[in-house]
Amino acid sequence: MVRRLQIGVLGVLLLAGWGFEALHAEVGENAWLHYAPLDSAGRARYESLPATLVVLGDSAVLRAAQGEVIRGVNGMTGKALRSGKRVQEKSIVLGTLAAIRAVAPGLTPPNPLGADGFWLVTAQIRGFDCLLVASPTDRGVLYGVFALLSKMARGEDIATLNDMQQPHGTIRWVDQWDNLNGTIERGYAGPSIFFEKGRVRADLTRADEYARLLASIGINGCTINNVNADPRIIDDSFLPQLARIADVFRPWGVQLAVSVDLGSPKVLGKLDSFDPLAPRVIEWWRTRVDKIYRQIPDFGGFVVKADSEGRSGPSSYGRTPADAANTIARALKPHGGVLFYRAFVYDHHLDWRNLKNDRARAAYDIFHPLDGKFDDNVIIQVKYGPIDFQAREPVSPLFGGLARTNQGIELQITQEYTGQQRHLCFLPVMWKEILDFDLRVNGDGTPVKDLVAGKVFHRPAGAFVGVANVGMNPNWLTHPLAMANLYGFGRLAWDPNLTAKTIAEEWTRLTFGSDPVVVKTVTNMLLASWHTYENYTGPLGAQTLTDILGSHYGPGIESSERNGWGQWHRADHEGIGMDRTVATGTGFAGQYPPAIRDMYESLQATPDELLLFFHHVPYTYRLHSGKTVIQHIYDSHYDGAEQAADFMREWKSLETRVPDGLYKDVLARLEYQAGHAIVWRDAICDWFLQTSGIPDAQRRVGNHPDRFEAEAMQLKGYTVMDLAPWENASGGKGIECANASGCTASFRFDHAAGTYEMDVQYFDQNNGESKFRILVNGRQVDEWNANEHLPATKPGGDSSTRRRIPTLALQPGDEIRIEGSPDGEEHAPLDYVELHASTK
Ligand code: GCV
Repeated sequence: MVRRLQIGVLGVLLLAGWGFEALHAEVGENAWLHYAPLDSAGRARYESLPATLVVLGDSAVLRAAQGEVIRGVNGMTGKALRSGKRVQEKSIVLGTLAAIRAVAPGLTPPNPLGADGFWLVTAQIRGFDCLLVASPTDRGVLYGVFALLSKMARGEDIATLNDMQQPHGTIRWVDQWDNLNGTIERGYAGPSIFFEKGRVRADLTRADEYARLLASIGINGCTINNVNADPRIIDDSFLPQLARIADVFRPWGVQLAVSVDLGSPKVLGKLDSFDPLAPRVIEWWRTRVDKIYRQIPDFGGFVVKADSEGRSGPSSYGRTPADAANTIARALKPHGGVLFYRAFVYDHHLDWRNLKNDRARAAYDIFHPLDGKFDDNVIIQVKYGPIDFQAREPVSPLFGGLARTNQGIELQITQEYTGQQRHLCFLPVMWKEILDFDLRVNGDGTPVKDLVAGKVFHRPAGAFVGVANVGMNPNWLTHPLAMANLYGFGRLAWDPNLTAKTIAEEWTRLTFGSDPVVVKTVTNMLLASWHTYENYTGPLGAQTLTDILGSHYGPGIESSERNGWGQWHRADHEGIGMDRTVATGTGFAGQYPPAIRDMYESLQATPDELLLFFHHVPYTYRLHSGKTVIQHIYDSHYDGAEQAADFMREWKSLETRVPDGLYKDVLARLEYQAGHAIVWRDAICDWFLQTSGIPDAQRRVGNHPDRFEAEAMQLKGYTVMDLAPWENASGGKGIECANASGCTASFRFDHAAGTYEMDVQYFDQNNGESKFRILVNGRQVDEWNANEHLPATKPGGDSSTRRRIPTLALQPGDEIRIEGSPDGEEHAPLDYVELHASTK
């Protein structure tokens, strides 16, 4: 049945010029769906593609699929496809299996296909060579279309096709943490694409484009509002507004869902209770859900965050999460809706003095005893690790503790703890480790990817959920390279057996075209970036040592200690790490199935990268690598900062190979990251040097011969300030200018004559736009405004920023002067200047 399509080759000369066009692709709204003109070889490859497109059937989804084929083929090859309803010549044919069977009775896929699965096949219909995109459902046809266009955009041969794909899990959703006022919790890409000033936006163009992007990677649902839910989201007045969003999602096969507050019956319904077992509350949910489905018949369901971080929950009435989940799930059930109940339930008022207390235990302690008590349309949504989206955590033991309950994994695409889209951090590398991790629930062979897809315990449902938090920024996530995370989430939700390398290459080709140098360079940068980020922000599973009480961005090593939030690393003069063993610690290790428990219980068997998550050890403890813990902390942070600087060098090699605007945009971000990696490196190394008292064997830590501290310069108007925490400024001090007319800080250069690279480390707050000028012997060599929007209103680890002057000829005795002009609450604050022999 499978036939080879006659795809001929056009002369290369005829097509010269297409390669140049491809170079001008940009990221922007179309993300990985540019359909940029193919180069000459690419065009030639698809020269004999049928000129007619036949769609068997009619629905909003099939029309979207049809439009996409026309747009894609036209964009890539320049061909305008003819549309037809019957196969009367060589054609591209889209249709459900049933529709295709009606025109070609013998044509059936080699294996049975489930909903959302598709079959791309070259075959004859009525004697004509055709390229078929077939599926049991219209949505599957749409997915098949995107897969076909992706193959073309990546230059794959489609002359002979017999490709069947079936998604690994049935529910593949993204969550948005958008607030009704248009802000986004942990969103780093501008305001909400859905809400504005308490209402759904009048213009939903971006929501439509987003749904198209989601469909292209197989995402079939989107929860549009913050899990810290505003009850008004399901108010009568809101339902028609939600229906408008559902309308723009529908053609792309994306189901609308919302997060709801468990207190809604009281707040919204004006009942005297929200006790999930009270008959009037049960009835309230039933009526509310019926109303929603009257307006949105294909509504997906709800997400619930309860008894967590101050949210109301069933514990107020002595009820369990199962009581609460089932009440709402039963209201959804007749309509086919699902209820996601988040396992992110913990007490944030834990007593840190009690060494047995452990936030990591909470999800398993609460949900495992309830296994089997949840209705079949409830899914327990479990964050990948037991804490909270850290750059390194073990997988949550709860994945192995729910045998009779549906479960789903929650991954975080928005980079809350991984650089907030200011740092490059390609997360599929980490997600792969999590998804492939074998929890050995019944002996070997129970990787997380199979548990959460419901395959191990034969559950009716399973789910992959990614917290995306895209915003109005044209690049959706702001950093152009961060889009690889959204793409990668969808690809892994569809097929978790893909490698991170395959995903990185696919995304790079789709986004930047197929120049092998670009593909190789960007892929390598992506693949290295998570380890790099982990290296400079937190060691050996001790979690990201960030400002946990505030921005979750810059370093804040002690902020996690001595408070009830429970993200302790327990570092003191002697050692570091949380003892989570059963034998002597919190007992968390005992929540894993026996083989995994035994591994983590043993100091020797625990892998280095998670050592400090499970054990408290002295700084002199030797790792499997042979290094002591303290030397590893120093080395990994220096390596990480060096690797971040390498990204800049690698990207620079692409200057003539990627569009100019995009090149400069990414370069500026990588430059910033390289500077901020040094802020991280120094904060962590200095803090551990002071705390442990053990010097760096390589004598780098606390030793900066090329550095000129601002507080040691000659100051006019500037005054010295102490920073808190001290480690977030070099030497613990900086300078600030309270004179509205400006201040100066100067010093005499006393190193050898030569050409230098000069780094000025200053603090860029978001409550002012100070100006800086640099003068050498009275001649201006640089000036800039401190106008970044970093999450900081004061000098510190979040605001510390580097300005680099790449080449500066200097003689001993030269006067280097910095003039700072304050603005608003930002007092032109400075930390230091560093001068290195220029590498240019
Ligand atoms: C939406 C972390 C984040 C919160 C988030 C919470 C959650 O604590 O910092 O912003 O709240 O996780 O996942 O519910």
